[in-house]
Amino acid sequence: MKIRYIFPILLACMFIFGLSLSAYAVPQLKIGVAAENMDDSARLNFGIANNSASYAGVNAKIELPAYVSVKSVSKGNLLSSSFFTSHHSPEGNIITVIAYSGTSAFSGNGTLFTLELDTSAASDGTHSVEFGESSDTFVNSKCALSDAGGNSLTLTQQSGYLAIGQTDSDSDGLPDALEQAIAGNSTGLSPDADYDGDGEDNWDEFQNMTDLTDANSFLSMLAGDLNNDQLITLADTIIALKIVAGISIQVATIDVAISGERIGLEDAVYALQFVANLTD
Ligand SMILES: [Ca+2]
Ligand SMILES: [Ca+2]
Ligand SMILES: [Ca+2]
Repeated sequence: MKIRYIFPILLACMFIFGLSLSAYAVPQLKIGVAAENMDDSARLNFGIANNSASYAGVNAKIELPAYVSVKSVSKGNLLSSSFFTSHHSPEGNIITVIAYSGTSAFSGNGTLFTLELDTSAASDGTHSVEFGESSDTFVNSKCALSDAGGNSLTLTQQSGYLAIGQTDSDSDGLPDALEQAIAGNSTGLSPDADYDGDGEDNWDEFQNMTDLTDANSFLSMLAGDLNNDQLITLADTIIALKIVAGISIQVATIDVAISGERIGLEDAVYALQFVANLTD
């Protein structure tokens, strides 16, 4: 072969190979990093990255550290209110979580669901959290994502960490176990830095119990979300009406008031319009 043909052929090969790489990107199901808070609880996210398609559901089997139990499972930003989530703990600290919808699909990268954990009985330290290996009554495989047609897809998986304990060797506010999970040592993470570049510094993420390593996980202030459940529902309308009526309540967050100053009738109207799809 003449030398002058080699470069164009090489370029063509690189182009075709590059295209095939992007066309066959394998979605990644990932477990995040969570730290135990002062009240012996933690929030661990399960998300998807490298996503280039729409999916109908997820079925994941997760092995939690010993003596960690699940209080509840909540839907993440990827799943709409039409998605149903459930969880079972058939074998001690092994949990399966199923999230699916018969009518809609989800796409994009972000959080599928969040586990609210009780860590009061667990031992201090940096514990890895892994996807379970074997199958059982509640799960088809160790973890599965279904496409919009209900077919299981090939996945890559990334395990996560659960940082338990409040020991803080460098007195910077971030527990040793959390610094170990992210920086690989107990002093290497700065509270003022923003490890995942999502605009919220490490200290705020630790305080808010969001994932310091996931740019899709941060505390979002949703206007009109008076009870801070990341949804605008009739419950927000009721809170606003109670405040207007002078009835004492404890859950409302003033930061999300429509006026930006105080919660009033306009918040009740806003939430009603939102629920009725009259606003966005
Ligand atoms: Ca520290
Ligand atoms: Ca951050
Ligand atoms: Ca984050």
